[in-house]
Amino acid sequence: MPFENPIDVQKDKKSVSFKALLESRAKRSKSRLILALDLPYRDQIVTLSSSAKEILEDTAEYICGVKMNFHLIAPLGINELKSINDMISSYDMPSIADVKLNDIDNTNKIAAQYLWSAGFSAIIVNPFVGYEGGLDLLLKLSKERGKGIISLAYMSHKGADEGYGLQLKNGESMYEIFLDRAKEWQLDGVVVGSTRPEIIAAARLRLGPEIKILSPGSGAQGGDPKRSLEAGSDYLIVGRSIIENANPKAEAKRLFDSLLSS
Ligand code: O7M
Repeated sequence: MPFENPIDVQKDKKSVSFKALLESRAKRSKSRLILALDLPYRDQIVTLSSSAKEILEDTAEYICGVKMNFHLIAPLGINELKSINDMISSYDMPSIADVKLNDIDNTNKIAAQYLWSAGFSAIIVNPFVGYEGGLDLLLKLSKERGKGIISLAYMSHKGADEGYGLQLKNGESMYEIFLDRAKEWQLDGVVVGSTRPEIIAAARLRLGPEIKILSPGSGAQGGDPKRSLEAGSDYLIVGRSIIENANPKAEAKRLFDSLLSS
């Protein structure tokens, strides 16, 4: 089935940008939870999309957005992904494609065309690839279409220190350069792991209020969701503790309730 080429479609003046959609949904739902729809591996993919929709329906009232990565993007085609994304947008929520895009301009553009065709409202990129001939074209096209771009700043796993924590000759760390790039490139948000509240606080100071901080790593990876929010995260990305719970709805509600006062 043919689909619209999103490169040919300029932003509809009335359509809301990614960041505005995320902020308005968060305000309405009083939730700062972004659900990582990380369904476990299946040897039969036929039920993957219906399981994703079931979890979405169960948890929608407790979340403000959805993130998908290779758990769904690899096995499902554009039409299946579009149908999940249509459901997400029926809740007035944005959906984020987490492919940590990291290539030359033309490859990034083609990847974005497919992801936008599938209905994603934002794409996560790796800032290491740089601007000229790397992310420049993608940033330009995203802005023209009201699509979001979020970049990695400091990941949640231990080994992140080996890259994001590297100290440069001038005494700055790699992640500080990435935060500065996010500001210079006027991105919508950065990813800083929930496992690193001190880096979240430093990022908040360096970025100011405009660029949102998204923090994965609470729950399964040991990060403390409340502490992340207190340190300055705007949103928490949560996957396994909800998705792999015997009762995803109850776990999403429990987390939502526990964060209401944060
Ligand atoms: O709650 P979890 O640990 O099951 O899932 C966390 C999700 O966040 C999962 O989809 C990871 O791929 C993602 N993630 C991290 O866990 N750590 C990071 O540093 C960055 C991400 C991420 O979302 O990057 C964009």
